[in-house]
Amino acid sequence: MVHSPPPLPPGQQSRPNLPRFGMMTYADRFPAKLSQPELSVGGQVTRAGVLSAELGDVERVEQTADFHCVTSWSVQQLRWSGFSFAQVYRQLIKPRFGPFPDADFVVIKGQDGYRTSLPLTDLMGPNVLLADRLNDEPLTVANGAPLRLVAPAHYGYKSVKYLSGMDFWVDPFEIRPWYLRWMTHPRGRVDREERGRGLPGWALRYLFRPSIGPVSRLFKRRLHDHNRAVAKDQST
Ligand SMILES: Nc1nc2c(c(=O)[nH]1)N[C@H]1C(S)=C(S)[C@@H](COP(=O)(O)O)O[C@H]1N2
Ligand SMILES: [Mo]
Repeated sequence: MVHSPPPLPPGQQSRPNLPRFGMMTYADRFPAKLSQPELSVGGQVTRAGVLSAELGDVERVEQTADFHCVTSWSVQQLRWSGFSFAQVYRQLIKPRFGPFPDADFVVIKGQDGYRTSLPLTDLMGPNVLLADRLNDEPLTVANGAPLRLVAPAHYGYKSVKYLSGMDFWVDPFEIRPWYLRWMTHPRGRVDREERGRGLPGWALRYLFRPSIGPVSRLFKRRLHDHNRAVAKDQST
């Protein structure tokens, strides 16, 4: 059976493929560890530690979902595969590391130093994945290898690439310096157009949209430079 994609949410415009994208500061940062995913678990936990090979014990799942960047581009019908976050939490994180019962504020970290946060209740949603494959291929460095978060009901800035760790806290706090807070939202739900704070979501569409071209070109150039440097390293 062929499913047609859901209609695009307000303010979003479809593009054919997933660019390498993000906040400009991260354009030239890349993951150091590409083979076995390693997820450190910390914060207010009974015991801090790292998950790696254990992830292989979790049942694999696949899902098709649309991806929505806050700057207003979307890619429809991406086929992700990996592990359900809710299952990883119940099967590995909770029993091994014992986050405090009220530790509902989760800081999600990438190998490139990128960080964001989500309430645990949002992460436990039905289609939040720790993904290692996209469209039937292993994830590439462009799109978050070796492991990334995929939270399709939230704007793309919650879907941390190069996922390296999660910290669980009882009391929420601000991740971003005050002058960047307007462009992030503690939840970032797409259906409520939670693009940022202080300005309505519809106004932020128009503020963000002009950045799409320059940002995607910058990220593409940096990836190209990076791949060239890696190839040169391997040939010497
Ligand atoms: N580690 C990391 N994760 C990140 C980002 C980043 O710069 N670094 N950018 C975010 C933003 S703003 C978006 S839209 C998506 C882009 O994912 P893509 O590069 O696979 O398109 O990744 C998100 N996750
Ligand atoms: Mo984004």
